[in-house]
Amino acid sequence: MRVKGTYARAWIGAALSAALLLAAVGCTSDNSAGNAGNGNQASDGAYAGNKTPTNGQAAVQTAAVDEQPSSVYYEIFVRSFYDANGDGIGDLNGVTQKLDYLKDLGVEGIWLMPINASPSYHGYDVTDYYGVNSEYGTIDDMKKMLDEAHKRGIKVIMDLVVNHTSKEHPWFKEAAADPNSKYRNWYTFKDASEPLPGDGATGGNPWHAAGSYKYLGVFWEGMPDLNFDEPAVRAEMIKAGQFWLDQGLDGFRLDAAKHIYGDFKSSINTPDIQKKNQAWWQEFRAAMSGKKKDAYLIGEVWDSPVIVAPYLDRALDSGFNFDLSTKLLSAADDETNPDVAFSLDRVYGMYEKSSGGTFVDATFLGNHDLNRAMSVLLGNVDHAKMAAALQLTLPGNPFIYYGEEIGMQGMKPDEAIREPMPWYASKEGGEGQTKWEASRYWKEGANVEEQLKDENSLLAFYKELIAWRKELPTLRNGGIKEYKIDNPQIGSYLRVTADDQALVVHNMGGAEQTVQLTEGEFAEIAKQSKDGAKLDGATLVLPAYSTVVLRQDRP
Ligand SMILES: [Ca+2]
Ligand SMILES: [Ca+2]
Repeated sequence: MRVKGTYARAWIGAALSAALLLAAVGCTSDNSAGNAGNGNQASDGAYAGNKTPTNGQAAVQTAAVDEQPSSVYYEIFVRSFYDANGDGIGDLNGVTQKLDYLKDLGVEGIWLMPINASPSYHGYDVTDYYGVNSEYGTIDDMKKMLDEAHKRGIKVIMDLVVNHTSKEHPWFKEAAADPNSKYRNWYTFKDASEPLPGDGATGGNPWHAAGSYKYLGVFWEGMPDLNFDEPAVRAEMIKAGQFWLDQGLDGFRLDAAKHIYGDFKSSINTPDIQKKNQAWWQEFRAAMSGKKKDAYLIGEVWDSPVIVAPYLDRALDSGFNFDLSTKLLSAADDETNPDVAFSLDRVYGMYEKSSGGTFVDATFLGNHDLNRAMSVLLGNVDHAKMAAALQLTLPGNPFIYYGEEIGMQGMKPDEAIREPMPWYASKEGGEGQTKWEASRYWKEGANVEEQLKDENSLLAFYKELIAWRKELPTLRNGGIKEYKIDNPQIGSYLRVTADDQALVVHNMGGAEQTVQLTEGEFAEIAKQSKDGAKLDGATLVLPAYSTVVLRQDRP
């Protein structure tokens, strides 16, 4: 446990050190910009993240408070969300019609899974980077949706899948058919007789037969990898990104960000490949910022924070925190302290250095590639609430996967974790219900209609915790510091801004707990997720499965 005075002094000392360190790192970064990659890097000042320092002084202040101004995001699989034209397939007009639902939940940003033309149900194999999947609507529907979202203060980013195209993309078709095509070098073709490395970065042999040639497709034979050593490929993907920013989009979720050059297990984590990935994303960032200064870029770098960190250097604003999602779900499942503050504080120190103070973490419990959180938690609503309470009281942009807020279930294969959003109490549904596939994981009570009417529902819980984030700047923007309470069922941490701090305490278990805090450190309960929490001096009583936020005692 901390003594307030000691904490304050340590904090100021750390802040000063961080500021000095950051100043030094900043100089180094600027000097190395020209040789960080292929010579197409951002010039000084071209990079603009969420909170770009405009000069040295601003950078120092950012470092000193270690804040991460955050927004709540919501991931939507359009096909499964809401159907506006009655064909059973979710569409962009359907998203528009449900913006009020999202606004009411407290969502401030939407991530649309791929909406580009594609032959697959999921869309991660694009055939036209400038067109909308006709099942989802038109570019005008997209613009209308963007307008309506912006009117409600909701930003919209979308998946931009640049590592590979569809095998059906005209570029690939031409490249495969004609070795002299200008698109031939947009992909990687090798003579079939050539010995080739078989250790694909995502498992299996990444080489696929095409006549007397083989082509590289790291994820699947239907998704040939683009060759980013080819300048025309880089230029084309920049053009596609800028095109969508011109339509009003606010940024991108960048699929397979570490696989741009990371094609083989044997080389993906070598410095050479990491530098090439970083250089590409820096080039992309500079070009997006040139079009929209605060374009938000979040990458799928499915790896540990130490691998994510270099991508935050004048490239991405955020990388998804895959390690954290596992820890939060295990803690909720085991009813134990997730014990994440110490490691997160250090990770954020590393990100701070790499990004020059502009990063924001991205937390999640589930996404379209993972078994749904509620299935991992075996349908236990108390555990789902505690997992959400952890996520929504930690730093970073919380990403909620559609349906997570009502406890939708689903286990792989992928189609079963991307099922129709259940809007209605009855399984048959009603107007707008998507039906492109049958719901194998439909569960009684896990629907919007009933949960909107129930103040104890998981949906109501999400809404309440998101509202806490908006009311308390410490929760919304603060950094994190460890605060130990010696009880294995209690999770606790401080959320710290430049001029304030709050203590978050979770009782992860099913029995009421009484814990002792440091005398005089916290004056009152600012928020509690259940009635019955009490603070008497330094003695805190927490009902089963509950969360409190304590306000600081300020002289
Ligand atoms: Ca439809
Ligand atoms: Ca690749």
